[in-house]
Amino acid sequence: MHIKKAEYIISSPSFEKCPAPDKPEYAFIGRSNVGKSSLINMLCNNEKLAKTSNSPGKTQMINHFEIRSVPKAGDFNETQWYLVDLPGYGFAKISQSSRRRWEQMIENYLRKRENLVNVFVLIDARHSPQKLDLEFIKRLGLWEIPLTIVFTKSDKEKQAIVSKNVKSFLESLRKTQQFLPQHFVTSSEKKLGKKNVLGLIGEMNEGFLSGKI
Ligand SMILES: Nc1nc2c(ncn2[C@@H]2O[C@H](COP(=O)(O)OP(=O)(O)O)[C@@H](O)[C@H]2O)c(=O)[nH]1
Ligand SMILES: [Mg+2]
Repeated sequence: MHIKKAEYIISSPSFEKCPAPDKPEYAFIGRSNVGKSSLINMLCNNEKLAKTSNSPGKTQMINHFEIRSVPKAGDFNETQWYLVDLPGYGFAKISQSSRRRWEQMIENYLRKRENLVNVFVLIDARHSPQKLDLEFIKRLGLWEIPLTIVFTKSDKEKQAIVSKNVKSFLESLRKTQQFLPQHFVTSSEKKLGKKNVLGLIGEMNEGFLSGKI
């Protein structure tokens, strides 16, 4: 896939305020600081698109970006889709009430957004499996929401450790999940995994637009 244009549209405080559900949509979510904004910028070739920061937990909005893509550079058959940057979970310094508000907003969005095709759940490849991530994925499974796991920051650890963490994460998931989701290993720093993620979105766009998803 070749991205022709990526543009920030709007930040919405709730599912009800999101733009009209008239394009296939892909949401990105994960723990605060997991590398979500960096991944979005890497995918879209735009370092300034999503704000990256070292002060996590501040953005509690559903952020929509409109993407125009073609199968490969020079093609004319353009597809439009939405990329959504969701507020991260697991930020320690927030109150119970903000946490509950986050949970409600996310659950509503994930379960009710009719054009949502797939959720990309980001997991930091440097760590062994974390309960919070496993539980979030388990919940998506219960809600029957299609998901893909994206391991991030793979450049920050030795490859053997990344492989070990990926393997043990999937093994932990297998204890509760009948089917393991697809996964990719990425690095925004080294621009790794871009083709995999965009390729999958391209395939799913075709499915959505032909009415199969
Ligand atoms: N080395 C390395 N650092 C990364 C990578 N992705 C994100 N970071 C850094 O991790 C921090 C948090 O990234 P950000 O994208 O803002 O995370 P978010 O809170 O999930 O949106 C920033 O300092 C990034 O520069 C990566 O692939 N490799
Ligand atoms: Mg961010």
